[in-house]
Parts: sequence; structure tokens; C-alpha cells
Amino acid sequence: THFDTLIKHGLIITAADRYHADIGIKDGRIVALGQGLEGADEVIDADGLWVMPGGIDAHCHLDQPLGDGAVMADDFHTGTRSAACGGTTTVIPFAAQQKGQSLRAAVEDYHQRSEGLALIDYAFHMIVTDPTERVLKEELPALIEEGYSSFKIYLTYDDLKLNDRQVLEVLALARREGGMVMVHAENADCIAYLTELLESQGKTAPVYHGEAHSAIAEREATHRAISLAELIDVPLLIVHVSGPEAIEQIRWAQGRGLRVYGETCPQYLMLTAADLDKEGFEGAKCVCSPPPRDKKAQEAVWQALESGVFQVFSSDHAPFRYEDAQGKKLHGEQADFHHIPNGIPGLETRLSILFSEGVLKQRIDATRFVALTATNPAKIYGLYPRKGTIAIGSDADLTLWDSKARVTIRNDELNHAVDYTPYEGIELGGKPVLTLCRGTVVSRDGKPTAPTGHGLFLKCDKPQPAKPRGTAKGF
Ligand code: DUC
Ligand code: ZN
Ligand code: ZN
Ligand code: ZN
Repeated sequence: THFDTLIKHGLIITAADRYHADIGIKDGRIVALGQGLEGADEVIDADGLWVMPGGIDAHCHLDQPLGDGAVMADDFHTGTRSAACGGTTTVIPFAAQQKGQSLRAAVEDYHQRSEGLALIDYAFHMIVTDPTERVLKEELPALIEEGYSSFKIYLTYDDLKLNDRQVLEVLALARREGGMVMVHAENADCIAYLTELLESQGKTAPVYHGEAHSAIAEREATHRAISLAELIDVPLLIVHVSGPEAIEQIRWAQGRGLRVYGETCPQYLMLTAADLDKEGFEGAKCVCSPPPRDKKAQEAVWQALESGVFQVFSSDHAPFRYEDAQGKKLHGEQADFHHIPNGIPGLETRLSILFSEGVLKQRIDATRFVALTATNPAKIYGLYPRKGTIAIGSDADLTLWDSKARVTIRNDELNHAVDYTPYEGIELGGKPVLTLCRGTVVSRDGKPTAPTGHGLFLKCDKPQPAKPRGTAKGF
């Protein structure tokens, strides 16, 4: 065989193995793994580098229409460019249904927003906000079949949230059709009550966002979502888990044999509530939901990554500009905390943070890093084994890491369109030096190298982890 590309002498790390071998690539796929492979148009010397599956960022928001007319800073071009430079080769952002809109229209709108713009491959999750009879009986079953096999539901935000009855209907539909349900678990009434109370006391600074979004409200909603899923007998994934209260609920469910999965994000390892309390309005840069908690919560999140309570590590990249064109800061200088858009950027820094703080500091091993950032999301969202591993027949989505490099995060050097990073000035060990998506080099040393439009839309299979246990009667 003559290869298009050969990657020689790297240390290959998958979710299961680590070994030295060469990788032969042809037509965008891995066609050979072995020692002493020869004969290629292009040879990449990976001597001294670690070769891991390209990252899959299974939770990020790009060019998502927001009810209030606000616009996200990153579209499919800048967002996937930034992801590629951070070592990610697949993203799964959200096609969000507005209330009153058909789900099909939401998906079609999102295809228009992404068409021809992505540098790396992408699939869609849907967000279901209006589960009408038509959505449940016709649209969702058809869309799941067509390759949109996962969707997120919310228990909070007035324009997004479902009531418990609606959650049950949606879960039953997922069970019948084999879809994977993701849930944003925070108790809406608790947050509304605390927000009004804090405001009535004049407590409107960004730091009070953290108090309004209490960990108890997160714990309650997590427990409720798990209970509703158990009643229906359907798997469930709790997204962006922030600390020990919700972790305890997930561990409890897993201990009882329920198929409950958990996701966490870099902000819950790197930030605390104290970051919301910075000088001036700077705390607004760390406002996300659920909010970062405290040092003990960070430790609990690390432990849950290590012990396997969490299967997925995503960025939850939600790109809002700190200063708009008029120089106004996040919806107005000194805006009440509850008018600050929830979410922080993180597509490009996600892998480096877990690599540095997790792998190099020996909190998790490199195989678990791969599982959390690529293999598990591929399995849970129906992209495996095309994506998420290094195997013959899989797409040649690969990231070459220099584990000895040291990098200081500077927003100036990131490739997103957001005007800040909450991680400014943090020094990390290790960096992705070369990223290939289907055999094409999409980034080198933190700069994009692929043409706009290299990325392809991916249809997701019905994931095996979404299969019910078979315990429920009468569904
Ligand atoms: N939920 C998300 O998933 N992302 C950003 C903000 C939020 O509340
Ligand atoms: Zn959410
Ligand atoms: Zn999100
Ligand atoms: Zn207000």
C-alpha cells in the first residue's frame, strides 16, 4: 500500500492502550497500524509526541439563536477554528427549538447557519423546548432516525424549561425511539426565589449569580431528573455537573444500576465562586450555569472524573462578548447578575486544561483522558467507532501532543471571536502541536491550517448506551 500520510514513531494512546506504532492514512481513514510502515506522500515524524484521538467536544454552543435577540460571538467558522487549534476534531453544538417553532425548522435553520463554514466535523444535538404532540409523535421520531439522535432538555430558564409531565413524555419518547437525553438540572423556582430575594436586598453584583444558583437547587433537579428517568426506564445524561451535591445523586443512581451518565466541564475544575467576586465587573467573565463553587467542589469533581462517575468532559463553550460594539459590558455595565448571559468560552482550552491539570499532575491517566474527551462521547452520542478512537477503519482524527511544552493562556492567541477567556494568564503543561481531521492537518502550533468548509456534517447512530435496561412495564 502507498499511504497518503504516515505518522511515524509516536506514542499512541487510546482509551484502552498505549504503544509505539506508525499510523498509515489513506482517503481520510486509518488503514494501517504497525512498526516500520513505509511509503507515503507525506511523512509526519511524531518522535517524542503522544498521538491521541482528536477531541470530541460534545457540548458547545455556536451561533445559537437566543430568544432575546442577543448574538453569540462564535459562528461555525470561528468556533470550529478555535476547537481545531485546541486539538478537537469533532464538535456537537445545539440546534435549539424556540417555543412555537417546529423542531424540523430548528434543525434546518441550524444547517443553514453551519453550511460550508466548519473546519472540523460536526453533529447536532437538538434542544427540545416545546414538546407538542406533533413534536413527540412525528418530528422527534423522524429526526432521531435521520441522525439527530440526542437532545437536551432544561428544568430551568423560563423560555426553555419543561415541567415534570413534559419531561416524562419526552423521556418515554426517547425510550421508544432510542434517543439519548441530556438534562440541564437546576430547580427553576429555587433560582427565581433566590434571585428576587437577593435583588430586594440590593445584591445585584455578579457574585450573587452563584448564590442564586444554589448547589441545593442543582442537587434537587438532578435527583428529580434521575427519578423521572427511572420511572420511565430510560438512560439519562446530566450535563455540566458543578460539585459534590449533584455528584452524590449521580453516584447513588449508578450504584443502583441505573444508566445515568455525567458530564463536567473545565470551569468546575479551574474556577470558584471567588472568581465571580473580582474587581469591578470582571466577575461577569465567569458567570455560567451552574456556577463554579468552591475548592472542595473542585476536588469532588476531580474525584468523580477519576472514579468514573463522569463519562464525558466537555467545554460548554457559550461565547458571549464582554464588551459589545458600543463598549458596553455583557448586557450593560454593572447589569444585575441575572441579566448577564450565562456561559463562558472554552472550546480551545478544554483539552489543554485536562491534559495539564489532570494527566500531567497525575490525577487521571492518559487513557482516561482519551475516554473522557473522545471515546466516551463518541459512544454515548452514536459516532463510535468512526470517531473517538485510533483503529483501522476509523477516521484519521488525531492530535499530536508535546507533553513537555509549557503554555500560558492568552486570549490574544486564541482563535475564537470572544474578547476574553476566564483562564487568562494560567500556565499549563503540554500542548497540541498538530491536529488532523480525516487525515487533513487542521491546526499546527495553535494556528488553523485547514480551509473553511473542510468539516463535514455527521449523522449520529442511535447510541447503544441509550438502550433501556428493560425493567419498566407498560411502555
Ligand atoms: N446551559 C448550558 O448548557 N450552557 C450555557 C448556559 C446554560 O445554562
Ligand atoms: Zn445547560
Ligand atoms: Zn451548554
Ligand atoms: Zn433585575
